[in-house]
Amino acid sequence: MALLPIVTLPDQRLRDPSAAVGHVDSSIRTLMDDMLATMYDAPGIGLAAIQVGIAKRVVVMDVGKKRGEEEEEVKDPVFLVNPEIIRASEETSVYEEGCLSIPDFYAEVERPARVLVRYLDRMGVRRELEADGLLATCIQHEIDHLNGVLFIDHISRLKRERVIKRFIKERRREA
Ligand code: GNR
Ligand code: NI
Repeated sequence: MALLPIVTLPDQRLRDPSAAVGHVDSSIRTLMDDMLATMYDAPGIGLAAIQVGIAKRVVVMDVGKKRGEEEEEVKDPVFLVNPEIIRASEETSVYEEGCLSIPDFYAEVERPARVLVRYLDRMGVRRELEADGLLATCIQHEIDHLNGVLFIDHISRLKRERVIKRFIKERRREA
């Protein structure tokens, strides 16, 4: 399994909409395995393919709430291809979000508290997943990435522009 470089702000590829996957084949599975390794290494709880520069509707997640006998964390990866929200609750919840593409910035975002998601799994089987809590927030954050949307698009324009400026300056300093 390979670790892939993570695309960060202000890279405009993060604004590209990702294309639907036609068929879940071994190249998609290899991409998902590499994404999962990259996500665990970061570490993060979710990763969309565009965050490693690949504009396909592929997401991996592990919100890590599954626990084994001795309460140790057990890996519980979720692989989503072409995920779609087919139902969202009226009720909302607020989580402090972060993003591997916007390192060291966190902000509260309000989203539907529960969602029903339709997707293809790692073997291309069509499934539905009912999510609440952090998993529901994470799925919505990842589907946003597939549409070129970032969590900072859900905060005030002043805060968003301030963060983007910070990353532009940093990039300039590195150059
Ligand atoms: O690691 C991550 N943590 C997180 C916390 C709250 C809400 C969403 C997330 S997703 C983020 C990883 C990431 O950038 N996924 O796109
Ligand atoms: Ni993100």
